[in-house]
Amino acid sequence: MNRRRFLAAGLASLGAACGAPQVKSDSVSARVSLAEVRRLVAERIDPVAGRCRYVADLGARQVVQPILFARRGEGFDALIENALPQPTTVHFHGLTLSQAQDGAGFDPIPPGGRKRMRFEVRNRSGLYWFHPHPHGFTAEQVYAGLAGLLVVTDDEDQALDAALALAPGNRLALAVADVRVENGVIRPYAPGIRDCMQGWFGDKALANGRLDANWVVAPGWVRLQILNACNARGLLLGFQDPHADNKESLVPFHLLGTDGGLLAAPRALDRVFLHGAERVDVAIDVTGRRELQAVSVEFDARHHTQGAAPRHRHPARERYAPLAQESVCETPEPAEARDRPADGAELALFGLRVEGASARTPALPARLSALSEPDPAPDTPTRRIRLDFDERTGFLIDQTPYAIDETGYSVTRAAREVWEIKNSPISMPHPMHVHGFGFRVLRRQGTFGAARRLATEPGGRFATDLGVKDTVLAWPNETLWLALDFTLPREAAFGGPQRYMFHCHNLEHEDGMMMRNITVL
Ligand SMILES: [Cu+2]
Repeated sequence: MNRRRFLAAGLASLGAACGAPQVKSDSVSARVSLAEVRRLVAERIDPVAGRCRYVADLGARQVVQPILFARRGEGFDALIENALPQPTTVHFHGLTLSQAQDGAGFDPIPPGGRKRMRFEVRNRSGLYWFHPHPHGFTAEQVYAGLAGLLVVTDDEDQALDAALALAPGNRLALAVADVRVENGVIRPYAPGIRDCMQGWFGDKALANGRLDANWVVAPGWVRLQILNACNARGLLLGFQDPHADNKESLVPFHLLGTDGGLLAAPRALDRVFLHGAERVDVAIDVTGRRELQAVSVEFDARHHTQGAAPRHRHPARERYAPLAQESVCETPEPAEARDRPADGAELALFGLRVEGASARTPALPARLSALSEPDPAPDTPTRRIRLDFDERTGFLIDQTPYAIDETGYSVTRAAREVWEIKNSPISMPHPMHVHGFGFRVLRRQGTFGAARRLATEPGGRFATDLGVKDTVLAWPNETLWLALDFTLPREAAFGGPQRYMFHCHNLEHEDGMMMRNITVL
């Protein structure tokens, strides 16, 4: 098969994630080439439930909740339209973009406003995603359904599909998010005091916008690129076979890649932990099985906050006078909240039904990419960053609440730095995200409790620390060392100081000021 035909076949299978909606009219998704999008509209479809959606306008047709795909090197040039009653932005999470295109919270698009976005995809193949980032409204808008996938392909990615001999439909890109469901209807975002402190947790999982989602796959290898799009919930992802003698036992799979693309070599696992905004790329051989259920296996979520949560408003919302009335974080916990599955409770995510004749399953390639182990020079300067808890304001970075106009961390263009990130012992897991720059995890220390089981890799690292990362999980008491390279493309768009964000991707923590700027000089 020539490359063009092969690409078409491979990407067509991503579209298998786009069936008819099972529960909600806002859950349609179909694959769309990034370069074809002329307008991307963020709109609220239901003022009572607050559900929102993205609509991609391709000129000839419109696609609701699109799954975007691009080959490395392709571009995006579209109008972003804000049809929401709140400010919004579109942030392409994981991509290296200039400040003007990053969709960070500095320049929100006002309600009814529009903004032209133009950029080129420079990053490796992998699963990226796009979501709103208006400070103080991010959690609400992402929960409401504004999260979309971007699949980037390149030669390595396509070579892998060929080696796995993937059947059409056996490659899926999936966004998993938890929602609160009452009588079959998704409840609107209305966080109380405790939700703003710990995060807004749902009791059911959506996969690509669908409850109880199921996909039909053929025997052989299945390749799944999975995003944790939950506001605050960590997922200990595993696969169970409901027809196996032991329905609880986990089916082995292989980790192929993480946030920024393929690992050097696959890792054999039976579970993998991904927190908010982290992605995994896995291969699972479904030959001889009729069905698989993806679950989040029960784990100890280690929420240790000091005493009662303080009453606090979302400070960032106060900037928008007309919306300041819609204050959140002030209601006490309703009684029924105690029955909700807490972070760490087992949760069904989505199912795979295996249909069709078995074919030979090829061996997994021993090498997936040319990525080498990170090896920063011994004299690389170290920047020390602390994740703290403050009784008046909640979780903070270096005891400093976010200020939208701050310089934050000043770094020199093209500098290399080691970041030492220490989470306090009395804390929560914080998935920390750096905009604009993929980084490498060097090692982690201080991991204890059940999380130690995840530290299977050299340097005390987790399997999800391997590869190129843009979001890394810090459990309570852990110290992480990351290698960052602040090189930016030599293009006019990146001229002058560039401001990016560094924040916790627990979206309630992010809106609650656990964020800092990074200014590249
Ligand atoms: Cu956090």
